[in-house]
Amino acid sequence: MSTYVIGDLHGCHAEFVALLEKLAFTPGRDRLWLVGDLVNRGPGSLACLREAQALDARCVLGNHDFHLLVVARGGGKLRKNDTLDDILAAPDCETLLDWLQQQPLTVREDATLMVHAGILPSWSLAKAQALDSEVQAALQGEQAGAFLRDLFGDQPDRWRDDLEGVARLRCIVNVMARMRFIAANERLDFAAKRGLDSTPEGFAPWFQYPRDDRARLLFGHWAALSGKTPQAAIDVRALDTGCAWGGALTALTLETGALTSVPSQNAGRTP
Ligand SMILES: [Mn+2]
Repeated sequence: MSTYVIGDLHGCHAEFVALLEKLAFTPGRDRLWLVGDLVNRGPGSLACLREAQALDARCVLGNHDFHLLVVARGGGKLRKNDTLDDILAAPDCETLLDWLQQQPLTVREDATLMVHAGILPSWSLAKAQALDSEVQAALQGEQAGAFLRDLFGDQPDRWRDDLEGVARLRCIVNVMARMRFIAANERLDFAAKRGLDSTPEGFAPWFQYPRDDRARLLFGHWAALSGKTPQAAIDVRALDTGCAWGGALTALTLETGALTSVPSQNAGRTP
């Protein structure tokens, strides 16, 4: 049995299939974890969703997965570069969205936590899981539509334990599904999306701040890192190697630490 943790699919279904084949992934024997952003940008978002559900993958939600739910169920609008039409027009659209909406923001096993963007240095793994449960309750509750309508926004940009309501849930999602750079006081930056050469003044990548536990964090989201985490202060693995942008799709074998990649078949797309 092996556990394969695969980076952001972003609709790269052909590469997903090729990578599973290269790994000799066997359903029922091996386990499949997906680090979020299954959809959007690439040409095969619908096929990726169907495949992930069929293979019973353990997934965490990324910002693009949330965007799909916001468009389909929260009154949100498609954006220019979105490639979500095939999902929205599919006969099994509602089934797939129901499945997606039941996915968590974190998957934990012992000291290992998978999350799309990251967690704050001050959050224990137990706290991250508890906050994740709050978001899951909102996503699966009767007011899920209202929650999705209000979900996206850059404020509040700093976590406080006394945040309430939508502001609280939005801040949790902003950390776990959108974060890249934070300040020493854990304030989030939302403007910079490129690599470390775009680090805003007074900020640093979230993984360059120490933690007081020995957690191992697995994340995706940040294609510009190309799988690297320079000057990391914690045990961390970046798994988004930019398949949708002409890079590669990468799997980490959890038990051995081995990395396996297949090249993108979609050269030339820009983030
Ligand atoms: Mn992302």
